[in-house]
Amino acid sequence: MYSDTFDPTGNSGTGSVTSTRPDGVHAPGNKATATQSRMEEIIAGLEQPGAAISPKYFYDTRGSELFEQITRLPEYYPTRTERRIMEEFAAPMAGSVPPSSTVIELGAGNCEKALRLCETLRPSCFVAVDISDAFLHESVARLRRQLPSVDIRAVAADLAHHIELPADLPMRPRLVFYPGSSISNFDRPQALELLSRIRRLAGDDGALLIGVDLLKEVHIMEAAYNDSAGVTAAFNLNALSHVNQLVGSDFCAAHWRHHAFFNATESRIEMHLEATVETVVHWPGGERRFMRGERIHTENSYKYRREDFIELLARAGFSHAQTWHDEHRWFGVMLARP
Ligand code: AVI
Repeated sequence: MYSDTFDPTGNSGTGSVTSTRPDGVHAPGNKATATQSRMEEIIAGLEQPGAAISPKYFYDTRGSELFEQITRLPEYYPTRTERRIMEEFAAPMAGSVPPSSTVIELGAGNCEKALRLCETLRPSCFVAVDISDAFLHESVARLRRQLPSVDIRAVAADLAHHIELPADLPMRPRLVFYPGSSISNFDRPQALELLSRIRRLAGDDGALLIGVDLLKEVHIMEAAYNDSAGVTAAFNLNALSHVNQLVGSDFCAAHWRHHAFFNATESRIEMHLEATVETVVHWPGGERRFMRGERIHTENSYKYRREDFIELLARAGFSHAQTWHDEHRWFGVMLARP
């Protein structure tokens, strides 16, 4: 579903230089600086008192495969619940969205959702935005064959920074689609910042359609991040081999275990890696001793009360227009307008 560098938090890269390549992907440049700053960021995270690895480092090729498996797990309700909502309410959703709009999907990945969405909304222009330009290129080429009448564009962009759209994009009206509750992996200030940027992207006559994972019984949320097949554990542990590859560290996955729980104070699932033995991890120019039981924080996944998310939308300049739910109200697809 996602590319080998898909980053739900969209935090990587410098995004400082952009150009449209011959393959039609509008892409950020400055790769050497990006690699250097990525290494510095990872090492700084490992050296800080409460060690942390950004969730973006889940998504190398193996991590993306594991995430795809997660989305099909019986315990992981968000993906299939959102899909059911989108299918069940396709008609009213289509009726609520401005006709002939430009649809901009954030984190478009393999453009699987895009095909269904375009069939439902029939936009004149579709813009797939994703951090991985190589993957985007392939997905968009396929989508163009599937939807020959739609003007389909690809933009490689880092959601946490600036999203620069092609200058010749049809202006109005725009619908920004941000599915999968990827907003959950940002903390509140970052989420507000991103929503505010989306608000500017949508313009005054645009709209936002966003998938939001809602607060529910703790055992349901915890099971989704502690599946019985151990796929989420493998996904979490895979961050260590990805980090080894990126910074030349020597994490041994066998010395770590997956730990995920609901933090009620923060209303979020936290994922950690916990050392099962005392261990020293080395990297070029540094090392850190981890005591048995010490943890590395790898991900937060916020679970919102509907009214709290509506308030966040309001702070970003959106008014809430509509929420479509599943029957249990586990997940909401929200339409917001300026
Ligand atoms: C991508 N993101 C919305 C997922 C989530 O549920 O927070 C990532 C994930 N982490 C563990 N399982 C799935």
